[in-house]
Amino acid sequence: MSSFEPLVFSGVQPTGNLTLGNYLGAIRKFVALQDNYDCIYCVVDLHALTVNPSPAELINGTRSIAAAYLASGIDPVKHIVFNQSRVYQHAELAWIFNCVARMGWLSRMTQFKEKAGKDRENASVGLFAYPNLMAADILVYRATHVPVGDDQKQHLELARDIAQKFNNDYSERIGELGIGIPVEVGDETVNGYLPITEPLIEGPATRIMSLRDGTKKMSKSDPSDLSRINLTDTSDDIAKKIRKAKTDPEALPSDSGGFEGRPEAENLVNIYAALTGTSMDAVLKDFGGQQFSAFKPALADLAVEKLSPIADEMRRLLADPGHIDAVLADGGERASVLAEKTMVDIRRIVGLSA
Ligand code: AQP
Repeated sequence: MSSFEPLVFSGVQPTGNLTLGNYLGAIRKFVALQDNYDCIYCVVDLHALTVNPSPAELINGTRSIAAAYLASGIDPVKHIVFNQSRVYQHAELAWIFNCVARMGWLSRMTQFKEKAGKDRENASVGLFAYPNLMAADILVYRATHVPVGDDQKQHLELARDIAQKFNNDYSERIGELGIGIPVEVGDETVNGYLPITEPLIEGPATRIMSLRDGTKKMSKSDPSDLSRINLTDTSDDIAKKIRKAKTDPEALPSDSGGFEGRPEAENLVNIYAALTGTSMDAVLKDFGGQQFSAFKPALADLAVEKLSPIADEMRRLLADPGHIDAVLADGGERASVLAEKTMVDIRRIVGLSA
C-alpha cells in the first residue's frame, strides 16, 4: 500500500491521424477517468521526433491531437492538457532514467524490435530509449494510474521496473531526506519516492486490429490508409473502408467462441461492441448467422454516428490554431509547476543538488 495521491497521466504521439484504435483504446478512457481522478493528458511531441516528422507535420500533428482531446470531451480547465516539450523536466528525468534502466531491459521491448525492423544498427538512439522517456513522462508527476491500449503494456512494466530500481538504489538517501513513502515491493517495504504505476488496460477495445489484416494492430503510421479509420475521415471514407475491410465468406457465428481462425470477423464485431459499449456476444445475438453484406453497413452507420460529431468539432477547433496553442501553453505552465516540484526532490535524491 502506498499513500501517493491518485493521479492519472497518459499521452498520445503526434505521428499521424488519430485512429479508431487510439480513440477506443485510449482517448475514450481518458474522458471517462476525468470524473474520478485528477488527470494530465499530454501530446508527446518529443516521442514523435523518433520517427523524423517534418517540422510542419509535427506542429500540425500536435495541434490535431490536442483538438482530438478537446473534441472528445477532455476538460482542459479542470484537468491539464499540454504538449510534452513545453515541460523540459520530462527530458531531464529521462536522462536520469537512461542511467537507471539497463540495456537488457530495453533490448527486450517488442515495439523497438518492430519499429527498428531488420536494420537495427541504423535505428536512432531515441527510438531505443523511448520507454525511458515514457517512464519519465509518467513519473515526473508521480502519476499512479495510466490508461493505455494493450500495445503499451510492456512499456508500462518497464516504467514500474525503473521506479522500483530508483527507489531501491536511493532508498537510504530518500530516508535521509525524509521524503520517502513506504512502497511495497513484493514482500519488502522500501522507502520509495516514485510510485509503482498501475496500467489501466481493461475493456473491450484494448487492441483494435487493422481492417486489412486482423492479426496486425490498427496503427496511425500504417502505410495503408485503408487499414484504419481516422477520426477525421468523412462519412463516405468510413463507409468505404468498412465495405473494403477484409473478411471471409462465412456468416457471423452465433457466439464469440466461433471466431477461431477468423481474426478479421472478430475485429469488426469487437469494434461494433466497443462503439456500443456492449459485449461481442450481445452483438452476435443480433447479427449471428448474418452475412457481412448485412453487418458491414450497420457497422458503418454506427461508426459514422459515433465519430462524426468528434470530427466536426475537431475541424471547428483546428480552424483556430491560436486557441489550441493557448490551451497547450496554459496546460504547460500548470504541468511545469508540478514537474518542477518532483525534480527539486529528485535532484537532491541523486546528488545533482545538495
Ligand atoms: N489499435 C489499437 N487499439 C487499441 N489501442 C491502441 N492504441 C494505439 N493503437 C491502438 C493506444 O493509443 C494510445 C496512443 O498511442 P501512441 O500514439 O502513443 O502510439 P502507439 O501505441 O504506437 O499507437 P499507434 O497508433 O500505433 O501509433 P504509431 O503508428 O505512431 O506507432 C496508446 O495508449 C496506445 O496503447
